[in-house]
Amino acid sequence: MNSHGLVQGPHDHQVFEPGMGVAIAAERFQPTKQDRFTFGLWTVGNRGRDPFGASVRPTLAPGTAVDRLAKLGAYGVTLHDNDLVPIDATPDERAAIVREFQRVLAECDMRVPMVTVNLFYDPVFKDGALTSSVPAIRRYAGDKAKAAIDLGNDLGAETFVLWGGREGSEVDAAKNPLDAMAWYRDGVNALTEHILDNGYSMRIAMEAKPNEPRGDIYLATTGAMLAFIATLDHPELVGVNPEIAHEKMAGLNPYHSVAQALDAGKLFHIDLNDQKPGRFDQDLRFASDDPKGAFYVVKLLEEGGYQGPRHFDAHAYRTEDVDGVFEFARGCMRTYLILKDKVDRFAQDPEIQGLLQSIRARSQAVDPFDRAAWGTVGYAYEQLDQLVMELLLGVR
Ligand code: GLT
Ligand code: MN
Ligand code: MN
Repeated sequence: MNSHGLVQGPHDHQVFEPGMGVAIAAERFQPTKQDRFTFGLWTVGNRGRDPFGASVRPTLAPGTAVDRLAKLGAYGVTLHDNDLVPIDATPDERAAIVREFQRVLAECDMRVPMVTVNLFYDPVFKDGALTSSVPAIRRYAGDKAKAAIDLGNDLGAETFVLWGGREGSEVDAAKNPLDAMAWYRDGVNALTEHILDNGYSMRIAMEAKPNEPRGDIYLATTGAMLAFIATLDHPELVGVNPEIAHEKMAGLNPYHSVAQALDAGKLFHIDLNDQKPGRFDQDLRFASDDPKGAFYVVKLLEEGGYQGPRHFDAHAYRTEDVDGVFEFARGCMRTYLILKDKVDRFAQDPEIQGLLQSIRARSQAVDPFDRAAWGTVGYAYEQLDQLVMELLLGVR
């Protein structure tokens, strides 16, 4: 406690007093281009439609999204082919749309580090795209993905995300998953061929999800994707794009999934958002449900050598109007920066670091090995976890 009766953190100069705290905090957690924050056009463009209700917000033009995100301090946007170019556009229409979009990007000093392909919206994909049992649909899906890779190359993207939302099943009698795996593998191999044939400097990042929109989606987790990638013709060109919410939908700890991807040298991209376990696909504002889990993910990204963009794949609540959508976007970036600040505090906190040191020192005592004694030892993790809680709750 200081003389005002306020709790003081380890950084004496940063005492937050009523009123002034808001101003200081707003200035401190202002995103800049160096933070490399990106948003999918489909995220701020989400119109709040759900299986039970109609859209609640108007269509957001891609140019408006770019402009408003730039003003908030974002680095760039990402997109599906059809977020920008309609599925039935002619080559001339495509060229004109891309030219105009490039003009807006330049004007707003915004980048497109990642593009992806929509292989889930059109009715033709209702039983899968690259894993459809209809060869003509598989071919069409592959061509559409190649065209999206070309679009990404035109826009300067270095990553192509492949999310197989419709690659799955409800009726397992209808499709042998071994066939599906073989078709999926052929599909991804053809995409790496396309990248190599054209000399593009682009890598593919596969995104897992356990379910929604299919009852079961193939390669349901990031771990499953990593095993699949090892079976490809050009595994060096393919990595993963883990999404926090998707790992949580599978009941997993995203921190561990992202760590496994990093360990494998396969964390090519990331989708940051949040999710309450056991719910429908929520795509919540980053860290809004589980700030502690998000803290560890930020810690991993900041300390584990991840160089890519910090990409948000989330959307605003259905209750929001367009201004609420950009409050949502601002919130994603701001929370990331606040958690990044907590990561620094964690590294500098004398009590946390002291405790970690003593835990480590004790674990080095080996001679002679005493099985019974090790069984009775306390690890002090309750104390450690409480210190982290207090750090995150703002009293350290
Ligand atoms: C879709 C999905 C996301 C994917 C996008 C990329 S599309 O919005 O819910 O998780 O990342 O295709
Ligand atoms: Mn995603
Ligand atoms: Mn999602």
